[in-house]
Amino acid sequence: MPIPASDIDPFSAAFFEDPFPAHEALREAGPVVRLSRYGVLACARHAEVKAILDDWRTFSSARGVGLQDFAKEKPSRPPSLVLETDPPLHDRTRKVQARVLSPAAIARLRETFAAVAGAMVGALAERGGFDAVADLAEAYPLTVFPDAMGMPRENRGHLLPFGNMVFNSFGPRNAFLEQAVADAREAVAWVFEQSKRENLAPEGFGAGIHAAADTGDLTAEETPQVVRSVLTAGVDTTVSGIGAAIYCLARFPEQFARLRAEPGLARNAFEEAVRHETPVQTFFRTTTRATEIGGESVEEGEKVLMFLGAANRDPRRWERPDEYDIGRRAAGHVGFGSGIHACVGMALARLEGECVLAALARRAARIEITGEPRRRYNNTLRGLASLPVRLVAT
Ligand code: OVM
Repeated sequence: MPIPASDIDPFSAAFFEDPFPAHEALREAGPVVRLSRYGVLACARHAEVKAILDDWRTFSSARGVGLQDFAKEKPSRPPSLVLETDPPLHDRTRKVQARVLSPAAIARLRETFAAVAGAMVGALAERGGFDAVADLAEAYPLTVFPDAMGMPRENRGHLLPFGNMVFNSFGPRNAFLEQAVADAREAVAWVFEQSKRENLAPEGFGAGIHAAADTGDLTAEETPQVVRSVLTAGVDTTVSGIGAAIYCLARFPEQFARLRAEPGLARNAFEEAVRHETPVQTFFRTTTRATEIGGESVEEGEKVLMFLGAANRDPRRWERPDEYDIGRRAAGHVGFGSGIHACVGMALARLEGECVLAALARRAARIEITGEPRRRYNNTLRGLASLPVRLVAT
């Protein structure tokens, strides 16, 4: 069977507004589809997406995990030393991040993270209404994450336009990327400066990464780049994930009631939101040899787009995939990826999500949406620009 073609544009406003009918069409078209607008292959079913993520030898990250092929064009931005590499380089840089962000290291942050969430949600509960994106989904990570990194208080807001630019840059050079680049001009210089050793407090994750230059695990040239990778991936993603969880709990009030009755479900409620909304929607790989995907022959040097969000709602893998169910076994979703590149910061993300949801469940009987939610347009990240809400008192 020839590989079917589709003219769906996954980097358009219409797609961002409602990707689900297109996801279904892409899943139904076959295990692999050619996106005629971009000349790339794409997979939207869970089995193939997972198989690609788990086979780095055939599906390389070193030619870039965006649309641009670094073997054909000079990278338009400095590639990540972790995300956009294969072993052995990947394993060397990743190991340093993994050590610093280990479950044990993250567990030590629990008390602080829970206290900040409690205080922030408590203050919001006193207000008549607020924007769940700006005032909570952005405000919370922008407080706890730079603190944990060992960053100064000033100008932390630059992390948002910086992340917005990088996540747009994995897509085509469209108007969303152009705007994001314009919006991030100041932020880029700031992030590079903050990645230096002298600008990171000795107790934080940043200093922990720089210490690898003393042991010879990384060079002094590599360490700021490995810090920058954490700064890029660590904020915008959790903003989108926490926003997704609040949006889910507001739209599925019976699930919020269940969370209140069983507060131990906060962690899984966040996990299920990552499945249901999938903050990081897409990444590419490039084939290193002729291979097959779902029984179809594929040549060497093909870019393959993985629709993580479509895989996370594939009815071949999930029962009632469109339902947000905080009691479901959400494990196995690909919202944090899979294989050697699986999210290195997921323990941190999960702790943030759990703390915010637990605080909401303690303070509110339900979350009421009080105005029209506005979607944010980004070539990779799915999330809201604004979500007006009110916490209904217990
Ligand atoms: C990095 C990086 C950047 C964006 C996303 C990401 C989701 C990693 O610089 O390593 O992972």
